[in-house]
Amino acid sequence: MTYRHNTFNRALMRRPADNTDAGLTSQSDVSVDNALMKQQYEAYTVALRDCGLELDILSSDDRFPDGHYVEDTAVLYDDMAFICQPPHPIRAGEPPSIAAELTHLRCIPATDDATIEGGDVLFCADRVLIGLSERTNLVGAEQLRAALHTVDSALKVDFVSFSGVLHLKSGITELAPGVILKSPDMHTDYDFGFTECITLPPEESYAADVLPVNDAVLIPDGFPTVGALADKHYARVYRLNMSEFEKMDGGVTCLSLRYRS
Ligand code: CIR
Repeated sequence: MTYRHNTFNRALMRRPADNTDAGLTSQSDVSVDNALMKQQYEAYTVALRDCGLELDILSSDDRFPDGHYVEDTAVLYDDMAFICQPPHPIRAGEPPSIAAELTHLRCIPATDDATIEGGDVLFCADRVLIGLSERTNLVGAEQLRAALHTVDSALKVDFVSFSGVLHLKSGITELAPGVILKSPDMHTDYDFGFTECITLPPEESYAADVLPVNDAVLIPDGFPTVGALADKHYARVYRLNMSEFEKMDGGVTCLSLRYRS
């Protein structure tokens, strides 16, 4: 079974620039192999196309060393595109450049006092979770909730305060209906009683970020627990080498903005 919110036919993406290691990272002394990152990026595009998605891939732009993490720039829901506002100046130019590609949707921009990134937004089960983090403040979360409610006033939207990981989706994603994967590094009081919530072993923390697409799932390669769980739920599992993105705190969800057209 796939949820409607994991059903897509199109995605917007941006190719990595040549200066990706000028982007933000929580890790020290990282050195990104840009050639390898571009290979890994191509493999990701092959997987998404194989899942049935048509891809609109923007050219790389050296003004945006984190620009390929397009998921953080907008939250798409039916005909609505909420345009996010990353707090770090180095990422501030990304959302307007993505909004320019989304003019076929009803764009609602975050206001200046809001900070919000799409990595903090998870559609799962019967609800949308918005993480309150160093990237997303309460103003941003409230504005996104209001924007979502312009599409569906009955949509259940919960705020999730957490710490220990960058984005909400660095800490939890929904592998399959009724199954959430959780990084042991993420700390929250939110009650996940509505679903099965599997806390991963510490060495697989990075793999809490998985991407179900239509009837398949994309996961980072090299994480046996997550691989076995993915195999249990899906006939098609794309294991992607994400080593260069991981150095910059990027996971499989963050490289594309998926939607139905
Ligand atoms: C950043 O720290 O903003 C980027 N280097 C990584 C963003 C990853 N985005 C995501 O997981 N949604």
